[in-house]
Amino acid sequence: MSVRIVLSTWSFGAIANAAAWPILSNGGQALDAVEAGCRAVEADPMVQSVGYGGRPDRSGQVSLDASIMLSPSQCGSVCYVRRHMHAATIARLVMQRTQHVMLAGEGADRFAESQGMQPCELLTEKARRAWLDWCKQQEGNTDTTSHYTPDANIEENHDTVGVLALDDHGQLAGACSTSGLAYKAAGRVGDSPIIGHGLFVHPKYGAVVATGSGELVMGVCGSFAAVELMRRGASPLDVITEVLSRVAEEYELHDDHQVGMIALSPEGHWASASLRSGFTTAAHNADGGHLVEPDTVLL
Ligand code: SD4
Repeated sequence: MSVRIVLSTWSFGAIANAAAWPILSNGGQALDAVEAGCRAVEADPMVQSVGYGGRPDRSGQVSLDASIMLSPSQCGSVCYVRRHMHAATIARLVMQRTQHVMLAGEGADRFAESQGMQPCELLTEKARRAWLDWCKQQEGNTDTTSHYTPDANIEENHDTVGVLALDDHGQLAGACSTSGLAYKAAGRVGDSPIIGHGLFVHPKYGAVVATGSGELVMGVCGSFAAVELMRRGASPLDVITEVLSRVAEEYELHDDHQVGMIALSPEGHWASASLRSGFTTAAHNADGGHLVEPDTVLL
């Protein structure tokens, strides 16, 4: 029996799944499905935290991070992309056409151009106006580390699109893409493009993606730690609950901190969990698509 399934973070994950599911349901590859899922969200200007229309850093520049993964030896990522909306596709090209795992900044944009990708302006008028409003609110604020802190419970304020898929051939794949924290310090890179932090996939043991406050995920190597626990036999729910518990143990959490995680096993068993309420997973399998609340909310 087919266990094909695609799981994407947040309710805008339904946009990703609508692009990914037709690939899976036609017997296509999980890798193509996760890339297509990211591309759909990256191109949607209504999603203000991914790709085109993403919120800029404090200097008014949009920069994108993404990664894609099949296995420890087949992964690629980009960070600080500033001229191309399809960061997950660039990550895939890094994986498939270079000897490297990660390209950053200008080098990543130039590589995308060398592969025939079309550059574009990532900052929309809507995002520019919101940034100008934020700058006005910041007048007189001398804290140069301050940034926009999204309310963890307001879905529109989030975040990374993370897509995990299992195809008819039993292959797992994962990808994630984000414009990162809105009004972040210029140069800031989060968890999403760092293999083992925002995303980790092992074909034998499982796939895990994280979304939310990247800095909290990075200190515990969140996605790698979760897949490592799956390697030792723990269930998808147990591994992400354990990682979120480590986050809660290691960090002084603020009200605006949120982390959501999804884990998918090679058999098609999956779970989602988050630090706080408000996280949603968009799931699509042979029974159709639906939005699913986390199995566990830690706090
Ligand atoms: C990051 N996890 O860069 C990503 C997405 C995000 O607020 O913007 N979180 O940390």
